[in-house]
Amino acid sequence: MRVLILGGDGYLGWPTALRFSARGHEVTVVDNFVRRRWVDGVGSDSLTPIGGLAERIDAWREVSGNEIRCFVGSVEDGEFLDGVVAETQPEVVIHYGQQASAPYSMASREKAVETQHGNVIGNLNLLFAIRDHVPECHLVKLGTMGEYGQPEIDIEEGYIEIEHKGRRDTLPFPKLPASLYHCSKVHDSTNIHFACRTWGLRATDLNQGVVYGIETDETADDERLITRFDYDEIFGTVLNRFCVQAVIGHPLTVYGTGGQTRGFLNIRDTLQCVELAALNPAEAGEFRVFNQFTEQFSVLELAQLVKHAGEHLGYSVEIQHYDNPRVEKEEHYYNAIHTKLLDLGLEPTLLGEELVESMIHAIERHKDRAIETAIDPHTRWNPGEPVQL
Ligand code: USQ
Repeated sequence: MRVLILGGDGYLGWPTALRFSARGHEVTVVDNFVRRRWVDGVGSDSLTPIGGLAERIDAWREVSGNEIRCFVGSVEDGEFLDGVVAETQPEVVIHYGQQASAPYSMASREKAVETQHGNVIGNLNLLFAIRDHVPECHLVKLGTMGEYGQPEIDIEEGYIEIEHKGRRDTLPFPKLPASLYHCSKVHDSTNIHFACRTWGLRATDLNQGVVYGIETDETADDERLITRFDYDEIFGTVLNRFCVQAVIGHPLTVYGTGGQTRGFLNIRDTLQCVELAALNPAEAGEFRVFNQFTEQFSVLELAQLVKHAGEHLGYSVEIQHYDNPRVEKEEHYYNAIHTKLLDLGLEPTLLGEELVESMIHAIERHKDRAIETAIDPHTRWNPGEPVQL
């Protein structure tokens, strides 16, 4: 299969490229390295020492004998993206090429505008490029569970059957996005759904939960193939952050009570899910939505798990409750349906103490690179009074 991966230098994009390449697919990646600049701009760096993209592609060729093609440019540049799609004629496009941090999008007006402009315009450029050059191509778009928020009812996979004033319909599930980044993903979903209904495109929106983990089968083959790993307040996700904090002796940064519950998945399962979606494409005109996570946890449950695993390895780990810098529910109902990827054959990697210990061991190898000043939360959702949720 000809696979085009947007954001192929990123935490998920790079290991996804390796996985498809290892399985004999013809892989092209696109990136403009803006994630590296953003992380640098917030005074942090990947914990893992990653090489440049060209160097990593060379290392992969040496290890596997496989070629990955690469284009350097921005998805916001419509002519550039159009040219890449026309030239590579992908059968599937996997779109990770977005600003994916909620705190970054809440840090200032400029960063909110940058996030929504880059994400929404980049995605629109892609929809037009697919329509004009490869209308049969399957778009696999990374969405987010955060599009739904935390409603008081079960969260369905994309659509809900509603009875209203005696009539019935199946409509997109209501959205209560949790940040201006999450709002950008809702806008993308609306635009993709429209393109499927209007132009007959085929797309799968993978509403992904919070990802954790460092290694995948291919990146573990050789140090030079490792993926980036962020732990700072802006770009690090919660479990990855807690594991680094345990290793460097920083208290675990639980925001508020820690009752916030989310869907989580291992980075290896992200790759499984994306592959399953790609190998089982949506129909022409279909906008399919999968909820992509394997287990639900509260933030405090994760902190307790990391504390236990860390102490088992001889670390002294303290849990600290910080004033919550975000506007979010801390105690709430949460039950999100996630059966469609299981039906396609997903075999979940379940989180337990052993897995956390293996993450801690992987982090120990690079702990001297950790920048402790990048850890404490400074980005507030609402610098004024908190609002009623
Ligand atoms: N949290 C803490 N302490 C921390 C960091 C986070 O208590 O040190 C809490 C947050 O307040 C939040 C939860 O942990 O309630 C998750 O936060 P996160 O930073 O790990 O994840 P989030 O901001 O939700 O965003 C991440 C990815 C994003 C993806 C999303 C999936 O960065 O790209 O879309 O997870 S979801 O959460 O399902 O929307």
